[in-house]
Amino acid sequence: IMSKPVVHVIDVQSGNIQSLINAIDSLGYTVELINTGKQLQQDDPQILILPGVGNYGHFVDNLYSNGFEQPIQEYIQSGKPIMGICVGLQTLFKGSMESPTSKGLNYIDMALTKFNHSNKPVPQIGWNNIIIDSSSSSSSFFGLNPLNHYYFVHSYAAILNNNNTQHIESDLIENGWQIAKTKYGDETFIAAVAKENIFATQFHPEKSGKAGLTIIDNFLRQRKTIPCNQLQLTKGSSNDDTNFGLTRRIIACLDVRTNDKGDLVVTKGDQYDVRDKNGSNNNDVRNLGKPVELAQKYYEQGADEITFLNITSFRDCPLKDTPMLEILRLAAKTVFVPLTVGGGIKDIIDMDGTKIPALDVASLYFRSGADKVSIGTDAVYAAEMFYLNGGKGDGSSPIETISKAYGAQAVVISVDPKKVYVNDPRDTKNKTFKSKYADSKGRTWCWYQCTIKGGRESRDLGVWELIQACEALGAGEILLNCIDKDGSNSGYDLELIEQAKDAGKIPVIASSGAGKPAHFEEAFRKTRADACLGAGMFHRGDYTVSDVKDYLLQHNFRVRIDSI
Ligand code: 1PR
Repeated sequence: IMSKPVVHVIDVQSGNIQSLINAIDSLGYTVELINTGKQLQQDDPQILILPGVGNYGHFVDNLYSNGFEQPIQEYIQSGKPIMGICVGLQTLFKGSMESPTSKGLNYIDMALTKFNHSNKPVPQIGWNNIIIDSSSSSSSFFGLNPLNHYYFVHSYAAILNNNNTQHIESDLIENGWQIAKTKYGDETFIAAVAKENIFATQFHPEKSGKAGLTIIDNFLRQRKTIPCNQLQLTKGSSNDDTNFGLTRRIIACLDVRTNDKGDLVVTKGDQYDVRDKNGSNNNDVRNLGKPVELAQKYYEQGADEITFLNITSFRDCPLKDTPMLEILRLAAKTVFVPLTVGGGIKDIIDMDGTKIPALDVASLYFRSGADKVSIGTDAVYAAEMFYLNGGKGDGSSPIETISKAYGAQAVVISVDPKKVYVNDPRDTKNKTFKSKYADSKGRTWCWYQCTIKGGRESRDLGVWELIQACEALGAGEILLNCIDKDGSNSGYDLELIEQAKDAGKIPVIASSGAGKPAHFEEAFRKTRADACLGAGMFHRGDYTVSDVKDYLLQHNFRVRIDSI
């Protein structure tokens, strides 16, 4: 039996390295992790990957404290191939405004800066395309295809069209660098660089579906010259730039719980009630399929992300037995788009009495293959504390601790609101707005009330207030459910989405109510939703994810269709 070729990957325990391992594995290689600079010198790898996620300073400081600085430089000097991913690419630069006191490897004499958030959501989260100028040859980028879309998630970038960066591009090219670029809104930044044995991408190829796997594969084989006629043209490249250049993200969501027989199933509620009310299955938990199988199915259909929510997380269960861990581990082996997991991300007391901080719970999920964690109940508590503290955090909430270690982009806030009408805005301390739809008493003033524990308990906190607080605490995205609309197949609550967009700068995922492709189109046309999530209509098989994308494409929205 021929043994699989080995790929070495530098691991300083930042974020989701498991997805990269799985991606390399699926291409027929074995991964060996390198944890110290010394090991890098001893193992003498033939091919090396430097992945990084999260905070720049946290990452480079970890690299240096593990003795990597000189060994990486020696490795690059040796001429053997190295590929940087995301913060791995950024490490090649001089530094980043994200962490002004931390120094990069300085192969590229430029500091990264933050995207301008005055006119677009930051972080950039989503699928964007690549521009390769005639000055660079596409063959240096291992088959990077300007007609495909790749998954980006970052707030800082090598922005090329700032006042003080005008000359940088020509300097880089003069110094032998090849550059692939991307536009986010009106900002153009470096999406990939290549020079001799160095190749690096700002996007995540291991999270970019088949298009991304192809690039990793080509790099590992060092297959540089890919004739243009082999670059596959894909559909989905509508010229629509109305979403800052990003595709319209479609997310499939799996609500997971144990049914009465003890099996882990994907279920789906009506206004959060998951028990069957009619037919012979009287009052059983609705069983719509197996979590891992469904995740794979939606990935194949073209879902841009998969979200798993453990909807009975408020029940106590020993951490190591948390069923979601195994689901993630399995799903991450074959699903190469971002995975989010929610439910039970909080400080917990394990069955034996040990305290486990939320950061450790989240770490366990990240190590199993999650890219983001979603926080529901605990985010409401954190926001309440934030206001009690006079509008600041004390550093101890899960939002703060996880965001600090893994980056804002890894922290999603799941909101479970209900619409509440009032006679007068003064009837509540929360921000109200006038709805187009009056209630049965003819009232139009209303607010969206946060609930916790899957809608079981309402709190005196509005969605607007929640988002403001969570963004300040370090959250990177909002998963905006709506109890009134959940399972109704009647379309999203468009007013709620706009209210959430007004509250903050971070991306908002619209959720609850999607029943047909036209509902997605409506949400993207009438609101500033950054992504739309569907559940029931996919589980029941009414429509596939690709039905939704085809429909959006017909209506001139840009969507990602994975390369075949
Ligand atoms: O509070 O941090 O432990 O997180 C619990 C998580 O579980 C939260 O994200 C909460 O939204 C979720 N959850 C709790 N109970 C339920 C329930 O249904 N009984 N599910 C629940 C929430 C909302 C979406 C759903 C969309 C789209 N489900 O996940 O998929 O509403 O549905 P549709 O397209 O069919 O309308 P914590």
